[in-house]
Amino acid sequence: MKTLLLIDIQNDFLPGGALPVPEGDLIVPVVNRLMPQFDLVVATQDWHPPEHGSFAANHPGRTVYDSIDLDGLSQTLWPVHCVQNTAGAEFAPGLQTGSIARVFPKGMDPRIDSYSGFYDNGHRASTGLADWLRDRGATELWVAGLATDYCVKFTVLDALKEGFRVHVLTQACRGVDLAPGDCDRALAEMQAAGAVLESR
Ligand code: VGL
Ligand code: ZN
Repeated sequence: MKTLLLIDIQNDFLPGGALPVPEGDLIVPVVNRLMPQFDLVVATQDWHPPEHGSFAANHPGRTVYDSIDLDGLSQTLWPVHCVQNTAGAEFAPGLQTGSIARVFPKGMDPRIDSYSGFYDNGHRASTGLADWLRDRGATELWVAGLATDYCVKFTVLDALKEGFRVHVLTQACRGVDLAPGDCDRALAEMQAAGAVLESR
């Protein structure tokens, strides 16, 4: 069961979006080309309520990219992005969504962020993705999406902890690189944890 896991390929993460990932749009044709090679395709969708605690706008006196304590966890503050039922939260235009078997939304709890598609950042609540994949016989995952240094990275690390074999499709991922080198470091971290980097 070859399974493709698509992470947060949403308007707000494309150039021109609220939290733009440089070249984020370039992964869409790559992902579309890859999809037919898989038996199962599943996607995550960043899906925040307007009052989400990761939004700088909800913390008067704070600014974007500040780091705060949010309910006991260190939290980077982001521009308002991927608000539920807004255009910014929709999948990227041109992404072939017809073969996506299920979408797992994440980031709904305003008190905690959720970079990983499996658990929130405190590993307090599960999205159900791991059990859903296991129920379908998935053991080996290929991961693509946005952003390499946040949601892709934490999804991959959780997938490995859950016992999946994980491949990262590096041509089909892009990152924020808030600090130069973040993406390269994220890829190295995923590889060190056991993921296989696929650059084809
Ligand atoms: C993401 C920051 C905040 C991501 C989501 O999809 O990588 N990054 N929310
Ligand atoms: Zn988010």
